[in-house]
Amino acid sequence: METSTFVERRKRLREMVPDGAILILGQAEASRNYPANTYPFRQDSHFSYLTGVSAADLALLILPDGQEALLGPAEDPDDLVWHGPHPLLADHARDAGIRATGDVAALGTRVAELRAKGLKIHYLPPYRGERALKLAAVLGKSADEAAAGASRELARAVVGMRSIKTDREVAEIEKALEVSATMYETAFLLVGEGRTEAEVAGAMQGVALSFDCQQSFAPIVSVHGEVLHNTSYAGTMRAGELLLIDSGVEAAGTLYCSDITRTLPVSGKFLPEQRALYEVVLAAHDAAIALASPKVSNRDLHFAAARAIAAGLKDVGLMRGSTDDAVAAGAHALFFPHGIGHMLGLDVHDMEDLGDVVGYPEGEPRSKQFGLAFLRLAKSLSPGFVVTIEPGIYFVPALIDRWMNEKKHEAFICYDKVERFRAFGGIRLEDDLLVTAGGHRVLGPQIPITVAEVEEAMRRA
Ligand SMILES: [Mn+2]
Repeated sequence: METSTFVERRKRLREMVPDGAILILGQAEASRNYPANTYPFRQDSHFSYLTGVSAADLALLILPDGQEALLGPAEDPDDLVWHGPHPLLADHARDAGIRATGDVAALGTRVAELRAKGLKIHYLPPYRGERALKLAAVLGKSADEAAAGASRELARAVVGMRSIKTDREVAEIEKALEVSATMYETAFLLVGEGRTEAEVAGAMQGVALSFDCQQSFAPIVSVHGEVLHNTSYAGTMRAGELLLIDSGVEAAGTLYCSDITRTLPVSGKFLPEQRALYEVVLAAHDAAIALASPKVSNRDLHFAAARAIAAGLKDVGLMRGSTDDAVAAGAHALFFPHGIGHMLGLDVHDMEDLGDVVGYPEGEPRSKQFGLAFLRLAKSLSPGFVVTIEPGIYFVPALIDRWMNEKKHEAFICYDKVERFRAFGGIRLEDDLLVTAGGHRVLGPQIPITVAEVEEAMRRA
């Protein structure tokens, strides 16, 4: 992205948080099993948003008078041996449009000087041990005190800015989606009886890497789609099973994410009951998308999907009674226990490190009802929001048993029939959506999603 983009973003942030200094920590390397063996480096999203710089151990200071400084570690002459020619701190500062640089080792001293002048230090809550310890050291507080002192004002300002995506940001998300489309094309052709989940996960990761993209989270590639955050790839696919694939990548260089889910019949053809429930999930997906436009609450999109699921499950004979009453009571959550989706941007769950200030209006806390409690975004939609739409139907044996024993929502759930679906697994369908002034646009290339499209995409020549 252009240097001017980052200059402009920092200027706006300073205007929104005019009192005090703003400190944004870049990411440090994180060790796996000994200090020098690290996880792949991933810049902090806020730092990337404000500087575009991808290097470890940096810090950004923005002062109320407009002064800015990029602080980094002193160059070790041996770095050239291990890392070859690479951009120096001054190069990063120039690319980010920041005039001053300094030694990050002196960050604590600089912060102390600013506080001595009576300036408040605004910083965001830490989400990694390394960041918590760094903040504690810089502020001269305990890690708990440092975390508790994070600035809500700064978090609100960052959320205000990052929630609205520019055309340039949307273009980056769509670059990630182009890669996702190729990954799913590969998966559609590979999935089949006797193949392993690991083969599919590996082939998809290979496609991502071939575009120089990292995945935006550990993908789910599982015949146990009912396990919502399943990251085991140990299974071998058998005919008659469904394979759920939830994956995404980060656009090379800019880190903007994609997040897509498809559910495939291992044999290439849906069985009649699979097809019936797949159509219900697709109807829920379409109903939520159809409703997406400015000023509509994302909670209403969630309820539109929930109603479509309850109505569809009545047709299949798994639910009964009034659809509206069933959804109001939360009975559908036996099958659809999570929210309709979340914001998407530089994080796959965009800005989730900042908490519910991202997804909930001030003074409007999350519902405590099972299912609705997991809705990550309940705000009214605005043009420029990018959100995921990801309804699903799952049969979670342990949850079925618990509810059945409690006779929970018996008026709405046909437990005798649900019993027969215990081994069904799960179906989820997810697309990424831009809210526009006139409504919405589904982002990226079209990835097969209807029954006919999926079966066609899986057909071997
Ligand atoms: Mn998602």
